[in-house]
Amino acid sequence: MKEWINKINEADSLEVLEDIRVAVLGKKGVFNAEFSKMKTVPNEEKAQFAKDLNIFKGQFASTLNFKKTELQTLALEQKLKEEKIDVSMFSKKAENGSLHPVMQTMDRIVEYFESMNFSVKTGPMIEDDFHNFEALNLPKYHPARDMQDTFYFADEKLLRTHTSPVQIRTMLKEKPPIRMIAPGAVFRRDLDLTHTPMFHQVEGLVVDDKDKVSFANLKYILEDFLKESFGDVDVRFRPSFFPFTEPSAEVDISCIFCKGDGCRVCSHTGWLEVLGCGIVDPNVFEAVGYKDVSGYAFGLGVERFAMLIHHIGDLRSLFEGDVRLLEQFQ
Ligand code: 2NM
Repeated sequence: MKEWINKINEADSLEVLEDIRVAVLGKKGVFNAEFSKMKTVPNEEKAQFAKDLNIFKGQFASTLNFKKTELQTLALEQKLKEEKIDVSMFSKKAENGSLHPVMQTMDRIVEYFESMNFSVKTGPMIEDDFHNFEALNLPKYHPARDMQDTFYFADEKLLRTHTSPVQIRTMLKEKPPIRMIAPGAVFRRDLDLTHTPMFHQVEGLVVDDKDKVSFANLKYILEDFLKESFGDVDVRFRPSFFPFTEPSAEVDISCIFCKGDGCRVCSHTGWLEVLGCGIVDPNVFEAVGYKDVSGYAFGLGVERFAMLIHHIGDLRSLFEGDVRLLEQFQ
């Protein structure tokens, strides 16, 4: 038994240490093997036998933990030494910078819609209730207005939760016809593998005289856009709901990783959801004072596009500010 304590002290890596731990404390390890000898030990010696075993277990565990901390510290020091940067050193050669993959993706999306005669509009990130919610047919009691989902300031202003307030501001300022996209950062109280509190959207809006704008027009432009972005994919429209459009649809493309056969990325459905869209609800036009018009609108998340195009598994890696990520997108 003593030899195992020695082995710990001689271990030179965390991997070796883990092998020792499993060999001793694992299900088929030394400790369980020793303990099972208990039944052959004479009754009067059982108590001492068990006591010795437990003392060994305690010594083993504390030696192991001590060594583990030591090896972890060593590994960290080694990593810091390897990644150390001498800021006083003369630079060998100017490195080329590059755009962040999210911005590269956003530029590509914007370029497509510019080529289709959409104009590009921007607006404030700090918004008010009217432009972010009320005018978009999101009434006072709507769950999307909840403090849980929206960043509010003390004075009732808020961080926009989508870029749609830019559409509202454009319609309030300009007369139809409208043919616009609104690219930009948006904010929601959300953080996990696939959500970050800040992300980017591109939303689009087309408004013209009543009956000049149809769902067929919307379908055409989005199918063309998705084939341009992802190559030769199948596109399907699924009925859905948004407060600001009726009817509404979510748009899927056939999975670009498994070609529709089913894989982990598409949760074995063969489809990837990439867009939301619909025919603008009359209540939205009423809020901006538009009469006798019809329109379509759509919206997408730029990070999701970037992840699909570049096969990025964890959304958070896009926001860690590590130059080694950027170097892969020169
Ligand atoms: C989406 C989905 C469907 C949308 C609607 C409007 C506006 F301002 F015209 F009402 N802008 N964007 C819209 C519609 C956005 O994003 C998933």
